Amino acid sequence: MADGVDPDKTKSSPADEAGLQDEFLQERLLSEQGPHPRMRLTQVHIRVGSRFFSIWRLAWGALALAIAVVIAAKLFFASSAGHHFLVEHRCIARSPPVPAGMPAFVRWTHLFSFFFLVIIVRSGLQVLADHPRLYAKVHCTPGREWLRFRGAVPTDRVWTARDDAITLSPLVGLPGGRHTIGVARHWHFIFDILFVLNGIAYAVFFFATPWLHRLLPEHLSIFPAAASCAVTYLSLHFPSGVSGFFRYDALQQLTYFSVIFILAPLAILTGLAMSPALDNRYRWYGRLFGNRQIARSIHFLVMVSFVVFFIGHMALVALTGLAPNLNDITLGNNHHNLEGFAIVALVIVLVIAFNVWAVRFSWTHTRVLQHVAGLTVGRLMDLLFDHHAPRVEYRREDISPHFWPNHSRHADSSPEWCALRDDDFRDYRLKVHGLVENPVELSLDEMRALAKQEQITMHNCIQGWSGIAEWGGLPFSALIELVRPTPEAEWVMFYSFALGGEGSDRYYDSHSIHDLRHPQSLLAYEMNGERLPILHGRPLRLRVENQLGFKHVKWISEIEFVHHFSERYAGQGGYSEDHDFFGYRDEI
Ligand SMILES: Nc1nc2c(c(=O)[nH]1)N[C@H]1C(S)=C(S)[C@@H](COP(=O)(O)O)O[C@H]1N2
Ligand SMILES: [Mo]
Repeated sequence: MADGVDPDKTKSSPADEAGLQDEFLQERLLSEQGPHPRMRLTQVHIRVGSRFFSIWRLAWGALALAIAVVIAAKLFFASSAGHHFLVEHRCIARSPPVPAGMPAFVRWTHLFSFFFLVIIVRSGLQVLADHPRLYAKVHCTPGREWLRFRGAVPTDRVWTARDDAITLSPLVGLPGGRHTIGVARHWHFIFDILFVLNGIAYAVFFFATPWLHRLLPEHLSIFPAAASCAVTYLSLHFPSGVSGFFRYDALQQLTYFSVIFILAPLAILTGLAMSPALDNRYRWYGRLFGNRQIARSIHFLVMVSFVVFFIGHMALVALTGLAPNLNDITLGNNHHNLEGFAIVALVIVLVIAFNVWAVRFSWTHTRVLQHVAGLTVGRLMDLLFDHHAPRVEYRREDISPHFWPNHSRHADSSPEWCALRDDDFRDYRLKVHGLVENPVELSLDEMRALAKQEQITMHNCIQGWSGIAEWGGLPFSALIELVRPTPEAEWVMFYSFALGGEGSDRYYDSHSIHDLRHPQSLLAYEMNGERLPILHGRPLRLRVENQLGFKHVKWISEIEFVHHFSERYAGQGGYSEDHDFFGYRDEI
């Protein structure tokens, strides 16, 4: 057994597991103190030039603009030019009638998209709350975000990305609380898969049935006709002769088409563009949207568009004949009775009930959720991505001016590390042991003499920020050669001097030997050409470029080769996996 690894802590009992979940519940949701004290959303700022404005002030501006647009539309509607335009391009039902009413595949996929999107948006907001800033460029420089849900980053003290996370009420976020991104991602990704399957089912029917002709814009005349409808609606009129939503007018057709065939695919594509694993496997893909931060910003704007569409859609459904509209979308008939209304009311009650259950389940069966995600999302990731593809490298000019520091507890939480630091790490020895033929203790000089490699790569934190930096250090493959793992060794544990967030154990994480043989897996002692800064892990930190940041253990004290990570601590693969319920395959 390793020195310093408490044998009692190497295996978990069911009671421990429950204990961990209790801790999670209290600290993330309820407590005002502790590692995750409540941090409510109090401000939303948008940047224009170099100044930040409160979004509420802009909301008044938006209201004024909306009134101006309505007045302009009314003036145009009443003018003779407007009259001519509206007569020439009439806003009438364009789509061919479907005699049997709304087909079943539309009604069912519509229902499921509503349900899935509620979960996806709620869990997505929770993910955003973990790094509540959005950037327009590749770098995540404080003060350069275009939208932020917090104040400015303090400059008088170290401010980590963990400090920056805000608390969401479970009414808004799934599961609610602070720094619950691990759980939120499980919901988000599981429901993403369902959403994509639903979309595929829709597309198959869409292209195989005459429904195609109701939605696919087939003639350029749809654009002036849609403009004519926009003027009609904006001047607060309803198109004459349009009864309900059943036969679409040009604007409706164009809007529905855009939501289904532009917005939804864009949500999926920008979501995937944030994945380091995908960026790793297909370089061209990551560049499709410029970079991870632009993809993240677009992903957010797509969500806003969905919500805006939803509100407008509901308003028009209600205003153009609620009862027949709801019969159309539920039962596929155009009757004027309240059956459709009753069904929709029931669906809403069920969706709310599911959300209440989902929040509770997140807090009481966190481990189950983590495992379900591992078996679905994780497996899918294994199928799709080759973990060994080389990672994108950048140029010196690309290095980020600000690299967010991130940890819950600094290494000065360890007296051992403090003693080493006081002597400038002269006595530091990296212990490498476990299932190896040649256990070693290496000084920094000995590591330098073994082999050295430098690389400029992008670091992707699970919370949402990223940063490009140059790293220099010992290629892990050279260490593997030196210590000669035994045939049983398949995983490697990395232990930090620093404590983890809950403060009872040290921070640790694991990697497969497969990932560590990757030519860009490093034990780094340099950052941007200089000695590794204390904040970023001096004397030694890990770089495993195809993985998210939480697996890059900083302030490494020892390395242990094991058969499987499940033999250590709560057995999920690392401190964040054990305590924050991250997936060990969370490289997406
Ligand atoms: N010891 C220790 N290492 C750690 C962490 C931590 O909390 N403790 N956080 C991880 C996370 S979540 C990230 S994103 C990176 C951040 O590295 P940086 O501080 O150099 O940006 O460190 C990782 N290594
Ligand atoms: Mo992170």
